[in-house]
Amino acid sequence: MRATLSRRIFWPLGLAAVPLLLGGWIGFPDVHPLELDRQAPAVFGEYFVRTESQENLERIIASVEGQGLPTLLAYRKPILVTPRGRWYKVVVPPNEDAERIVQRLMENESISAIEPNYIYTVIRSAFDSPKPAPPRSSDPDYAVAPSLPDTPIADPLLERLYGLKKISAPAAWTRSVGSKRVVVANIDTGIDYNHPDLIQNLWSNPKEVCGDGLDNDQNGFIDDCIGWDFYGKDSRPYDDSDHGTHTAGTIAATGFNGVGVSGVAHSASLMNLKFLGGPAGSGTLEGAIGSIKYAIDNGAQIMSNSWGGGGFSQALFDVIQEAESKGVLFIAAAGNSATSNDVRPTFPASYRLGNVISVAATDQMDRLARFSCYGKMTVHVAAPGQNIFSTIPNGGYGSLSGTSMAAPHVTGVAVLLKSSFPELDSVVLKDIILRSVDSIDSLSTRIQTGGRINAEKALRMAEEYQGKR
Ligand SMILES: [Ca+2]
Ligand SMILES: [Ca+2]
Ligand SMILES: [Ca+2]
Repeated sequence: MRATLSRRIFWPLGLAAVPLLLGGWIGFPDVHPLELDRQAPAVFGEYFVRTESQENLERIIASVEGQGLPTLLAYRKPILVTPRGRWYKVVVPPNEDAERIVQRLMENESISAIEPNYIYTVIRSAFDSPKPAPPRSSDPDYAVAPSLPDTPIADPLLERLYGLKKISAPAAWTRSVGSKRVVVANIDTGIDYNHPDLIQNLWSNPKEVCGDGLDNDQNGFIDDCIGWDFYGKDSRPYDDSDHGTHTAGTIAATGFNGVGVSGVAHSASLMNLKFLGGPAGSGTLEGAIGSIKYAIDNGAQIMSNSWGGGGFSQALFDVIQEAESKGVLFIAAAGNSATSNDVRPTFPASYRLGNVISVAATDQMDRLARFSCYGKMTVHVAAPGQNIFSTIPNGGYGSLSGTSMAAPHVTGVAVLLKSSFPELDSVVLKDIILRSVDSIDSLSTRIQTGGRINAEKALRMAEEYQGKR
């Protein structure tokens, strides 16, 4: 898929290059589900349609053929089933007039929404050059986790993580250090699953037998022992850049194991879902929906999303709304184009749903980072995102900047809250995280809460909420 995808990416008017150079992307205003956003990058010839039933889909395909247009390749298994209809993928055959066929589909009354297979990318700061890991012939085997030390040993590189101090994480650790019971999906470029500072905190699928070639738990994925690679379509979601390993380490690198750093949470179960890959760290709407749906169906309580792009996607909205209905929190980076999301929304951060937290980035001085998107109406909180030190592949450590690095700090705080108060659902978690911020003057006009998150205050507030002082 890697080679085919890069060949088939459609860059209308060359617009896609501009946001990539800026290290962010351009958001677009909400559009009616039957108006296609033709500006956003998408996979050429691939579309998703929402309709009520498979019978409808068959009729739609037949009607296109009946008008003398070529046969559409349609996938009969819906990629998503929602209360408002089923999403199906249709593909226009190569060398055919996609525009003409899409016009016909848009005129079809049994289609309630249609959109292209948008392209999303990691939210990388323009000031960091990508550092792709050296090419490998294949992703490595899973290593066996070594046993943890009997007594806690300080993490030697902890002092380099100013972000933890900023958000009062060390003070919060007297109340909560996280827990393996909290399952958090890291939806990104994958994770170095053999990293000595992450291996203890990886989620493993309790119902799957590894390496037997069977789908033991019948969830549709063979040998999905630690998550899934929706980019490479296999069971080894290894990080082919540095982005996903870095976000995972900020959420929950193992704390007090005598190795490297610590995440905001010392302990969690990181579900490794990869849909972004290659030199640009890009992936499709199909992969994003697959990842989010996998997370919901397989027990994630929190999702961390340091990626964006595309236009307004009704299908992406629908699957995040499904997460909301299941009480799953969806934390998203606000974007790195230094623009207002109130004016130009950034997706998925700008979806107005009760479980979405949109996160801006601050620097060592608590100023809004120069690349960070903002929005008094649409960006909820800020968190450290400039020069963040964390885990990178091949067992290493390094610094990156971006709202991509800010969002995982919020995810880590959500893990701390959820491990102490498992009954709190996404709406209450969001409310507590938003109300417990430290007010910062310079953020008051730029961010909805006017503040940067504070882990200790969030835990105190949750205790008060539960009457457990
Ligand atoms: Ca399985
Ligand atoms: Ca298996
Ligand atoms: Ca450590």
